[in-house]
Amino acid sequence: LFPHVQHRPKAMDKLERYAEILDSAALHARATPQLTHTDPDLSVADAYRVQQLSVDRRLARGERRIGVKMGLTSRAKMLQVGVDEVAWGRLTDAMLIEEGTAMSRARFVHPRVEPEVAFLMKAPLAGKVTAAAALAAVEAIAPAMEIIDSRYENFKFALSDVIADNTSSSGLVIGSWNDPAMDFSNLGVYLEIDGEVKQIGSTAAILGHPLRSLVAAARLVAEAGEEISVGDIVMAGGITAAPNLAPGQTVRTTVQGLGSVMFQVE
Ligand code: 0L1
Ligand code: MG
Repeated sequence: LFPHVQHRPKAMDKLERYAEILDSAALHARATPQLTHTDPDLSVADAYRVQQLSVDRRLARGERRIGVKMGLTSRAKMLQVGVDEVAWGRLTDAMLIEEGTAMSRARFVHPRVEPEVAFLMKAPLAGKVTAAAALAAVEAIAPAMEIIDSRYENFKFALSDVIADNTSSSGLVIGSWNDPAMDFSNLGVYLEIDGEVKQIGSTAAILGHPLRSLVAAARLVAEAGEEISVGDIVMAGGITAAPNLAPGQTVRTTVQGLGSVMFQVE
């Protein structure tokens, strides 16, 4: 019909190219330069699009979405990485590490661990919601840990970089689920490595109250046209700075009144 039109493969969109770079860095556990080194104007909106495209690549390989994570929700985390805005990321089943088992250090670039609490959802949540509505949507709360592993060289990034990189999310370990009908606003938390206490904090470090993280998650997820769904896990965010992981370690987080959760590194 249009013989003058040449059929060339569609040039890969810039954001798709970034998504492929980050997905491949995660798959092969190889660090990559920060996107903002060559694209300093990469916007937060475009970074979230890169995140979505890179997680879509995982879903296309058969991974299943299991919820969302909130990141940079505590002062200690913001200070550790020099980024001071809350961000969110997507969780898939391939990131789950069964409680009490070992994770392979070789699958990661430079992993760190964060003590957290996780919510299990019994009702959908999206948009501007009150803390009471957020609590009513929670089925259970558990002690948890997130394995974060920036795909960037030297674990260094700007806000847009870390958002594009699924906010460093790489793994999660969930302990026993508890009834949320308790005051979990200020529970003592400690993280042990090989029986030595490395970090001490409180659930209050998560934006003053972990429910605020859930309220923020509902708003941010809705901005991307998505929702928190029934059965989702929501990781509320790191409570302390995140220590490095090395083979041979036994890592345990204890949250007052919620119990302990542990894994090993091999
Ligand atoms: O989950 C977190 O709070 C970490 C978000 C990304 C920043 C980092 O990699 O430490
Ligand atoms: Mg985290």
